[in-house]
Amino acid sequence: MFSDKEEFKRAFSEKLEAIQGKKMESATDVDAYRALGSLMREEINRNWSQTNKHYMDSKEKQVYYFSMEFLMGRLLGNNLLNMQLLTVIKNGLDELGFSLSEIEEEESDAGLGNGGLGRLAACFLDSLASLGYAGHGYGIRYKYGMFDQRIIDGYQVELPDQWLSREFVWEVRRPDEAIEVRFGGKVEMVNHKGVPLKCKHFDYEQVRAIPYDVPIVGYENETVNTLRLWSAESNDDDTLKKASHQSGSDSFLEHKRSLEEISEFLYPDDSHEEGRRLRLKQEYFLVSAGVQSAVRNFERLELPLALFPEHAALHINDTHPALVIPELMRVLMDEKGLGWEEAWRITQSSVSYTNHTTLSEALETWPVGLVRTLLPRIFMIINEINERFCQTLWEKHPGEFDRIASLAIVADGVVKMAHLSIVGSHSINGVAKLHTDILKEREMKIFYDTFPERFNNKTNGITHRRWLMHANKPLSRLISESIGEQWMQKPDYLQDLLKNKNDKSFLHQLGNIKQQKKEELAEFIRGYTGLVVDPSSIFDVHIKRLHGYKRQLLNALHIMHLYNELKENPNFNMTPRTFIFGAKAAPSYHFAKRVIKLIHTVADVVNRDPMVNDRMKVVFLENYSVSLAERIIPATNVSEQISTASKEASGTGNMKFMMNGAITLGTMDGANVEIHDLVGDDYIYAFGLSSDEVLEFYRNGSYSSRQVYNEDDRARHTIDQLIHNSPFSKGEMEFRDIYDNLLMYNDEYFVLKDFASYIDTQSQISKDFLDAHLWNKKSLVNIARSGKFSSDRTIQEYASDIWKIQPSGILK
Ligand code: 26V
Repeated sequence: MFSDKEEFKRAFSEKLEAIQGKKMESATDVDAYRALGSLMREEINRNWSQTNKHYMDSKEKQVYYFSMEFLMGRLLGNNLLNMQLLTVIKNGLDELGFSLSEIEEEESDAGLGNGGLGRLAACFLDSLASLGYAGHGYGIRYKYGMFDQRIIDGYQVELPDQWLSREFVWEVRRPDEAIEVRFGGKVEMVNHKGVPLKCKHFDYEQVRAIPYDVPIVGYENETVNTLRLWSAESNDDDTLKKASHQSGSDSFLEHKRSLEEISEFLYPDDSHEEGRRLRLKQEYFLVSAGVQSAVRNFERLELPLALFPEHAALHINDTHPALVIPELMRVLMDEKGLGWEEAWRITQSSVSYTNHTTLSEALETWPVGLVRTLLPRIFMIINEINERFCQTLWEKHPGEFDRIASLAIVADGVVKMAHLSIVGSHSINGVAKLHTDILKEREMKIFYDTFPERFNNKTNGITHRRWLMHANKPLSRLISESIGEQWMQKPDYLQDLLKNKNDKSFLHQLGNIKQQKKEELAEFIRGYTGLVVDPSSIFDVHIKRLHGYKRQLLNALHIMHLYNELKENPNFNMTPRTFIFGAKAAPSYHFAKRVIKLIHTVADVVNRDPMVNDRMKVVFLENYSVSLAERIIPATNVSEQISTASKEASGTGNMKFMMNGAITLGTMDGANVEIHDLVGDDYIYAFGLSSDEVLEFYRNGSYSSRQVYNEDDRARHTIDQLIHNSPFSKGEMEFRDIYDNLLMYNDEYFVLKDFASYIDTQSQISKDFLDAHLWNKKSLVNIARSGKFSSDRTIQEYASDIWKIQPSGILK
């Protein structure tokens, strides 16, 4: 396709006319986006149908990655990159008077996820296709994705994310592949022809799951996998029949709406499980549609069901799709007529589970009553799984009531989704070494002692194609000029960059690229916020969800402290800094929203004060998203990864920054530990309590934030400014809750405890940054050692250890 740009230009202008009815001269960027999307789809479709045919013919094992979230971002630029069309199309468009980057801006940023877990799923899809593995995503086509964040007077306001109001050119609606999903109703066991017992489900409510397929294009190969997003629709005949039995003229529409709301919006709270009925409906909707569709695909191979685990792997991204386990049991027994033992063997050997958090408040449990009424048959199966599991425990550990009670799936009036996931799967993995160790030794110790062979680690990764090759083209070019292009296929080759460790000219060029990216970001910030920032200052960046444990508060308090220093000593020699934040708070997370307000208050004071604002600025970029991250990360000097040790399962932003030559300022938490192991002490700024120290404090209860407050003058002075008359409090009580959180409620996340060590490390950074040669060297070592964090490595580990699959034959 398009071997040269003239051919592309011809095809493009024909397409413009055919689908938009426009001549080149009058075409807008939106027209161009549609025409280009349509041209690319034609090309993609050829490989897509070939890939599907190949998967059918070869009967090879298919991985289905079940996830409630896929944080895809924009696809145009990445698809062009993977299809090797970037140069031809960019040049062709230039000649036609269009700018590719402006056309890219016409695409909605598909934000069907909250944060790390959803973005990981998106990176995994890219790696699966790029390595030629048969792996697909199953998710929900939310009508509204992650909310649109606006900041008004420093407060977060949430607006619906109307991402589908612009055409999403990549999806294909597939009504021919629809699946019926059932909720509610009654279940009876009937005697079927004497024996065995058969299950009859009646009076249920039926929702139609319509797939919208998105092609996932592999890098420089011919693989096109599928992200299948399910949308809920009512079957109007069915709904009409139901409605006619009910009174009230609105009942048809009401009923229709109640079914379609299932895929309406993404739940934006990733910190507290609220036990919402609609959320459980969403989870079962995804699971039931996905499992039925995976079984249907398998049946097309015309093989005995016993072979299902050799041809399908069902992976659950956290416990949100854990109902895959009882749903597969239901399909195998009630629809395919298998007995319990065989169905259980098949289920356990096909399902695997990733845990993404140890925060107890985020662990999913569902009230028994809710599960029983909404999913009566599934509830029966969960109970049976639980009873059989407890029975085997009893045989192994007779009399150990406590052990059995703490392992049970159904207990204390709730269904424990993590327990169900562990019992019903053959593999459980954590997402970084430290996280997996904490699961094994603490949070899930009792399960680990029971099933040690099921537990394993898979340190997260990120796709270097989006996060380096797409987001940072000048850096990619420089790398290739120095070490060739092999690193693009095998990112471990980035290590070869180490030969430049003492090469002045190379380090200088590296510094120039960072500078160029900072200037671009400064320009963007001016347009986005009106603020002028100094591109030669340290760009110190903290972008991620707003959470107590991620400690944006620690960062804000440090900025207040620096401000105080400058005010008290105007000659204080400070390396200029620009502090950049981006963060969304869950709409119901009061504390997190207060921290957003605090950051804005601090920004206001600092940015308006001419005594300091030549040396520091504070920027909050609203509506943080994948596309914003792509602009910010290449321009970063200091990557803030400052979670309370033990709390951040892995982090993936940390890896993106490292790969773009930012230096991590971090606690020994999650994958920061592995970054530290790779680069060594001199190339990371590590500070604060270790996870063992934190966990020990939690265990023995000996931490007193009041004591730190009394003993540490810098901390006391800064904290007091939250409530006492100060430029930040203005005598108002706005930050009383934050103050109380730190002092009255004993500072759950050890902000005060780590304050001194954070300040001192920051001040070391200020000194080191002045030595450009030294700084660029640190930057180089980070890039060179970042190959391990390509999600290609992660996916290869999942493929060989968990899914037992090999790259398919269609790899070119
Ligand atoms: C949790 C919940 C619980 C309440 C219902 C809605 C909801 C939605 C999402 C979540 C996910 C929280 C878990 C999560 O995102 N973990 C992050 O996973 C990343 C990828 O493994 C990892 O890098 C981060 O450290 C971890 O916080």
